Amino acid sequence: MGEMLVTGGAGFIGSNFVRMALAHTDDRIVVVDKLTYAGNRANLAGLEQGLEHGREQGPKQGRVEFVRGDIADAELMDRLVASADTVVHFAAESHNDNSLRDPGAFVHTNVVGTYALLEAVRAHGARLHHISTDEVFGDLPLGTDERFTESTPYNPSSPYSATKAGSDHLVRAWVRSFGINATISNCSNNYGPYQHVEKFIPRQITNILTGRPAKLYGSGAQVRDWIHVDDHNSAVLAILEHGTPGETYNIGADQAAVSNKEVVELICELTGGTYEHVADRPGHDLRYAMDASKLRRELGWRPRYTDLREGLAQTVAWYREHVRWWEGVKDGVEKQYAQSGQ
Ligand code: NAD
Ligand code: TDX
Repeated sequence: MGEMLVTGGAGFIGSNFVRMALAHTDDRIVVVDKLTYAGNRANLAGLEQGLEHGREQGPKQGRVEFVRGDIADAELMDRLVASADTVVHFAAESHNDNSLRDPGAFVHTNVVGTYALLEAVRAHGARLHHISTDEVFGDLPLGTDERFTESTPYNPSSPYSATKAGSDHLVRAWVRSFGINATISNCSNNYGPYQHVEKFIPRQITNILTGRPAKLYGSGAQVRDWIHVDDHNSAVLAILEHGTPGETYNIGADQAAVSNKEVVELICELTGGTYEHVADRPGHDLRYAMDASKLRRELGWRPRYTDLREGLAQTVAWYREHVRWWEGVKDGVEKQYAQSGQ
């Protein structure tokens, strides 16, 4: 049994990853998370119980430990990485709209934080997998079939994507200059349970569930390449198991490329809601599309969710069943959006 350190494991994708990794590996998992506004220890509820309640909790008992801390804390990273065999790095400031309001936190966590983690990995020789985004490639024109591949040049648009691009470059430099054992994945837009209500899909679902209209930025013609969070995470597990050191893998589900307007219309259809157009995002990326053929070809990975409507219906059901999880933060998020006319 090895030890896996999961940074950002109390966030959306990280907490879903911890759940999946417990089922697919024998590793003990240590989660390190700063618990920013986006991190929620309740996302790991039930998983940590084993540690707190001892042996009665069955085979998972004692396998998840939670440490509250900042990945930019070099001393803490050194201590945590020292006992880890594998590090899976999800921790980040992740929301584009926030990066337009307060870029400093993005530089701190995404760049300085990744640097601190890399130095610890270099010192202790752990295997690292770095989680990144399709947004590092910039955007594609609407109405073409062009996709991002692993060799598409980086051209990030927002402070968020620029800091993620910076973190990817740091990882590659540490591989080449210092020989660390690291892989990188760049994934498209995720959706699914436990996603913060600031993000597009959960914002619209919870708008409608609270009697508000869904809010579409600008014309809604922008296109995103949606993937269910479980498909992102099964790809990460495949890379951890079979990936080649030093390599980068694009992750995407090849679901039909859909415009934001089409997604909002689907959500309205599933919930009986309505939508309105609001102020556009400054510098709004037009289209993302991933070519994930390397992952499919080399690692044999396949997505489980291939029908966006079905994945959205399941996600709507989750938000309906977990009102307690989101209702406390919903009004605050909407107040903040209202300040930018969104
Ligand atoms: P999230 O915002 O839901 O979660 C981020 C987590 O990181 C939170 O728990 C937060 O508390 C924690 N965190 C933030 N700053 C920290 C710090 N300094 N130290 C320790 N912990 C800190 O984000 P997410 O959507 O789950 O994204 C996870 C990762 O996946 C990010 O690296 C993001 O760039 C990447 N990604 C996200 C998407 C997407 O669609 N959401 C797509 C591709 C890649
Ligand atoms: O209320 C909204 N209305 C709207 O039309 C919100 C919140 C968003 N949008 C639009 C903007 C985007 O075109 O929907 C699209 C998706 O928006 P976000 O959920 O903010 O995602 P995006 O900016 O595409 O970035 C996401 O995917 C890549 C994640 O937040 C990133 O962490 C990831 O790297």
